[in-house]
Amino acid sequence: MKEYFNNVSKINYEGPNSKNPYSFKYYNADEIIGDKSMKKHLRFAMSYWHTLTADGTDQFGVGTMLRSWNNVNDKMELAKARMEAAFEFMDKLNINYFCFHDRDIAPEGKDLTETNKNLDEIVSFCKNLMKKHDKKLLWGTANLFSNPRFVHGAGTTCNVDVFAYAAAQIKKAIEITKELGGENYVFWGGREGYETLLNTNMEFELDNFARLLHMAVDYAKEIDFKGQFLIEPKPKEPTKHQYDSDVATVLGFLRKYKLDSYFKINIEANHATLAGHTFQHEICLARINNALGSLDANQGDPHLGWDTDQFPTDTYSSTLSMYEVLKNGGIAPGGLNFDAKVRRASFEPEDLFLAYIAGMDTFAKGLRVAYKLLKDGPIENFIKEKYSSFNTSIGKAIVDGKVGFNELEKYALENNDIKNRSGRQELLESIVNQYLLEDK
Ligand code: XLS
Ligand code: NI
Ligand code: NI
Repeated sequence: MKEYFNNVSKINYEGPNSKNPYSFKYYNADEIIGDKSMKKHLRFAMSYWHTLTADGTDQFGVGTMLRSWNNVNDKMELAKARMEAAFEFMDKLNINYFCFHDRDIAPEGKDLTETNKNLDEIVSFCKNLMKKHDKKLLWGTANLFSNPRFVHGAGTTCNVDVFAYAAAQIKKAIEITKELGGENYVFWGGREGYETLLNTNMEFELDNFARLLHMAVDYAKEIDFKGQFLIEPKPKEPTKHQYDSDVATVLGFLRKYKLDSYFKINIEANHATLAGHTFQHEICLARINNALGSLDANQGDPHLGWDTDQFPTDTYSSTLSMYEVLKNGGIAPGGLNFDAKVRRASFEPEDLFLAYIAGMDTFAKGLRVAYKLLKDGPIENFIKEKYSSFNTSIGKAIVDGKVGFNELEKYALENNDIKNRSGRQELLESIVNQYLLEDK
């Protein structure tokens, strides 16, 4: 088979003292951390769109990426060359999973029939490669935002013809996800949102979006697709206001429309920060609501207000997010999908490897530190102690539901000596630093 990345060979673990840029410093796939290998904790996935399809185009200029598969003219041949490159890339980085949109892997045809035919051909090509390279599909999804037909949204469009097209496209995308053994299926609300309420019936749009998702649930049952359905929140971009803005909003939506038992949440770091939250906050909120599904690992730029989808290099954030994942008992059947792209000026194919190494090492380091923090317990013990007044007497009675306003008023009237204790934020932050800096 043709080699697409012939300047890079297999990336191995060399440990934190290695100066070889083409090696892992912290990600040691088979090393056991607690009850399982790093590989099983992290379940890294490659995003097809940013890795194979993106060419570096931005609002000001054309693509810059040098990609050896691009010299093929025929669209289907190009799709196949890209796919071979994808599996070579995953092999060399020791990544076991990937994620794709239908339109990343196969080109649209002149109509839906031809588009589906293209997909079928690529899916069977993909299935063979997956078997040969021993790779798995973390999730599939449908691109319901690039084509101009989705100008007013897909599930939230005002045009019934577009709604029907979106339904047909999702139906097919679930079928191919099932065919490839996908463990999850993601709904990211591409253009499900609005620019102005002056032309928008928000209530009708949300009702319709829920109708579409109920149809998806029914269809999954009909074809016995067992993968987990996920919604991926994002507060803005491309629309000014995206309906699935953050975890809390999605939970409210799912509950209102009785979809909560069928969906979990795919949380993206850059979307969390755009919504004004930390990645850790969003993961924690999903976790305590039994809705943590999967993660899109990336990071934004603190100085820019849009979705820059950079490779994650912030070990503070990866530590605190892995802390939540460990508290969740793991992320499976979800994983850590690098929904991240190299910068437009990082246009050489080698940059893709260097970027993934940075991201994988960042989360491996985060996992190591989070595991130690959780095991030693300085944070857990502090938090436990902080709420200890609810463990006994009147505090316990509140928790057990045994008292109301009358009893509490009586208690307050008799208790004139209220004392609080420090929250010790600075101490706890320095403990996190100590664990991060000490870990080798
Ligand atoms: C875009 C989203 C997208 C989803 C999949 O902002 O992150 O890439 O992950 O449709
Ligand atoms: Ni994403
Ligand atoms: Ni993003």
